[in-house]
Amino acid sequence: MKIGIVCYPTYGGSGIVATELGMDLAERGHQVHFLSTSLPARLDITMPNIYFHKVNVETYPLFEFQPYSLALSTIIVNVVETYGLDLIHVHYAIPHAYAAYFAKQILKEKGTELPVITTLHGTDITLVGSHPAYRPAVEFSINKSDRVTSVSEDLKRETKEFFNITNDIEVIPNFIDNAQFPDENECGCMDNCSERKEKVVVHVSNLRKVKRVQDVVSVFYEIQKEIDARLIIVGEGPEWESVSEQINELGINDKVKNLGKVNELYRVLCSADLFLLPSEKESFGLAALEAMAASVPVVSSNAGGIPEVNIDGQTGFLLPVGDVQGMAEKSIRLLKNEQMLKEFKHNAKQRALSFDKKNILPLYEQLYFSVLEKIKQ
Ligand code: GMT
Repeated sequence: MKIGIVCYPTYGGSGIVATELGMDLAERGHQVHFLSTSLPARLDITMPNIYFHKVNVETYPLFEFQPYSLALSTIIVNVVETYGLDLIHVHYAIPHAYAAYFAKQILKEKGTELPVITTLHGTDITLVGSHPAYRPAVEFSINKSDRVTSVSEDLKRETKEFFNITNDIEVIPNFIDNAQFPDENECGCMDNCSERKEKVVVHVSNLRKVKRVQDVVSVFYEIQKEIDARLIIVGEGPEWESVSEQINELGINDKVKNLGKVNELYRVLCSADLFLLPSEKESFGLAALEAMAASVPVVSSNAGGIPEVNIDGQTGFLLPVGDVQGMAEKSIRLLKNEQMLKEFKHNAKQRALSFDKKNILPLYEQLYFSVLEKIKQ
């Protein structure tokens, strides 16, 4: 197949899922065309069967804002016509599903049928999409997509609750390439874990408000009162300034390190004992799954789709959003009990194996084939 993938290029779950999916499809022999405003963060452009097309958004003094959707529709049309794409798969509804719908209409006028598959990732529904400024357009483009997928049951439920959805929504969860992570018994970490006494707590996100990074620091503050521990924060984002102020005020600078954006994330995760994810909203929690693939238990909020990934009392603990005290207590309990920690690490890895890309990616491939089959009828 010749597949077009539209995604945001930045570090973020939807872009990561789109990129890993595209690279795997290319390995399976499909021709994959990425359409994005810059090269997606994890994309290996040197791979065979991979193409990249930059969405150029022209500026003009009259425009206060750049017409991204228009530019995206245009490049979809051009790439479909030039390379004969069989379908386009857009990640994140806003405005990708909308732009793809208009590309589809333009192509229809020219006698070309373009199936559009939309994958909903979370904030395109729960935060941005349901805003009155976008709602009708998001609802329209979801309903007009040929197929719609959601990354969790919870996101599917929320989408149906927020919008008047007439289309089916198929749940295809996030996935992980377990082969990228060392076996649970062989630590490939950045320092010598077996010889260190302190526990390592990690948080990975784009440090946006929805991630409640202040809760991460507050939970860690309680942990380090009882246990020799350090906190590693991976990521960049708007909340960092206020979080670093909080770290200063609590006087724990020497125990907290921000690594910024990290390419080989598994090297950081492999040295961790605990992952914190106290998010306000989280449609799935790819960051938690990545931690679990590195055999790291997760203490998280029970928001959105997180309970579909992190199993309370087995792979970690789930607490209500904002329950800093509860998260701290469970973390301390786990980190103090070596036997329990060992069991949870094992369970986390086992759970991650069930989301292995080998199990999940064929679901997308089957979806594409069934869309193309339907068109032929
Ligand atoms: O979590 C983020 O801030 C990034 C965001 C995105 O759209 O790139 O991630 C969303 O999609 C991921 C991949 O499907 C999910 O694993 C994340 O849970 C989801 N984030 C939220 O719902 C906040």
